[in-house]
Amino acid sequence: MEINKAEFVKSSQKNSECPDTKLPEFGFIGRSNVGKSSLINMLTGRKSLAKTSTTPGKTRLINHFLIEDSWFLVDLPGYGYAKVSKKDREKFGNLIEEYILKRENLVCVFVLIDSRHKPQAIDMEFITWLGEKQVPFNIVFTKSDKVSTNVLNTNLKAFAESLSEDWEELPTRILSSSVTKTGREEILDYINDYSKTFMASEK
Ligand SMILES: Nc1nc2c(ncn2[C@@H]2O[C@H](COP(=O)(O)OP(=O)(O)OP(=O)(O)O)[C@@H](O)[C@H]2O)c(=O)[nH]1
Ligand SMILES: [Mg+2]
Repeated sequence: MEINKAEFVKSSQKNSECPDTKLPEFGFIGRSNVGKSSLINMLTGRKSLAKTSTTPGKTRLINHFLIEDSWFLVDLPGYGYAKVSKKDREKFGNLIEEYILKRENLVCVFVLIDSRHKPQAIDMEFITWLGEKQVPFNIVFTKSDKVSTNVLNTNLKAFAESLSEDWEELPTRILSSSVTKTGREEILDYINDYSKTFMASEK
């Protein structure tokens, strides 16, 4: 899918400052440095639409990007990075929770997981929380270009096993890389399908 138009709309400090819109939107969430902002750039084909950094804790606000004048991609701060101060961690945690629970046009969230690591407690806890709150989500494994197929398969398998402790039917999982553009079409297809369903239900 080609994206012809992608524009930065606004950075918001909290939910009440987010754009007033009925258009469907999709949030990108995950640990600091997992690659949320890079994924938004990869999906839109714009190198620096969302600001990225090698240092965790780069994205500190809720950032709205309007795509094709018809849906939003939302870049969020990361959760749980040890080097971010405790106060900031709490602030980001509250910001993300409030956004997810209260944003009415949020269709679903993409939870990003670093494919280089074994399942991490903080990610599993966050996914369990989404389940408890009945928030629709997909899982995206990032940075797949950085690991060997062997390690990748081992980590994906361990993650699926960990998920199956809580989930009878496993959530959708997509492999991605912002470097090789792996997963781009799959993620955009999901967004397209979800957008159509959302627009139909709003009529
Ligand atoms: N090799 C590789 N590097 C990536 C990929 N995605 C992100 N990175 C790198 O990982 C670092 C963090 O990327 P960001 O997109 O800023 O991560 P983020 O999740 O937005 O981080 P915060 O805003 O701090 O929460 C940057 O140095 C990126 O270049 C990927 O798919 N492959
Ligand atoms: Mg970021």
